[in-house]
Amino acid sequence: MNSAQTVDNVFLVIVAVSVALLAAVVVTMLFFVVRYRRSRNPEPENIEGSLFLEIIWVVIPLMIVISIFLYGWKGFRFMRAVPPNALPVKAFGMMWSWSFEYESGRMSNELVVPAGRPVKLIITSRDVLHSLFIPAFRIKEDAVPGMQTHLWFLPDKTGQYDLFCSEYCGEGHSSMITKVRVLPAEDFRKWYKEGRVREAATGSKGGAELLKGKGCLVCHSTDGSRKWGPTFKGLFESRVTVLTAGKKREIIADEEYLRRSVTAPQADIVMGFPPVMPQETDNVSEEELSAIIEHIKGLK
Ligand SMILES: [Cu+2]
Repeated sequence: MNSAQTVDNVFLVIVAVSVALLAAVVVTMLFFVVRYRRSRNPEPENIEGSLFLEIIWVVIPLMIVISIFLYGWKGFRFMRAVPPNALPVKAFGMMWSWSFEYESGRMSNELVVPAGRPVKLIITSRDVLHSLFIPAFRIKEDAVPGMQTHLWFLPDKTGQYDLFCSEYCGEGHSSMITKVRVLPAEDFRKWYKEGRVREAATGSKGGAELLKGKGCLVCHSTDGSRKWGPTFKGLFESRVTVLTAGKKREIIADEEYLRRSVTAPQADIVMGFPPVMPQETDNVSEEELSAIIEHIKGLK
């Protein structure tokens, strides 16, 4: 049993009940139209109430909706009860990407999971409300800043599935699409152990990995093309026109400016770009920031 079957069963039962009711109403209606047509019954007749019928049409629908509720409740309980052997993965939503962190230290922008083992996602947001949605597994949960939410699922077949943000979170909302990659258990074990990006990512060679892993490249390019934010190519020591407290000024993009753009992004807003850069002090450690800046310096 997995979440997709649970949800689909409840859904099918509700659809079946709805279709049966619709058919019953339409058939009865057509029957009455013919049976009590004007040519056959020119004189309308006053019909007294019937207690028996009234009880029937209260009790039967009541039983139907209560059983739908109980069935749904059972599915809900199933989906909230995380199996104890579930693999814990931390999921972070941010404008505008996802990042996943494993207990091995591995970080990824795709959700990589082993086939056959339940996965527990511990979800939060680094900035605004997002919602983590994996249609193939019929699971969805809000990512709320300052709060942890969770869900679990059982990826029983290997393959690739879509993962979306399903809560409008700004201009780049549609960029928050990534993949769930379900690997055979053996391949996953290898993936899980290798490339401890977090520890390896200090020093300038980790900068490129970090830009990707931290989601920077969703909004910034490294090849000069324009995205939601300014490109990193040729940024270091270039002249930048910014708005500082609403006043226009020109500055040189030195190391201090690059640092400030991450720790206090609203201090100087680059002209022509929306002020949507989130403050990343919780997301990026001091060493990681230094590695990122070293890397940006090299992007001529
Ligand atoms: Cu979002």
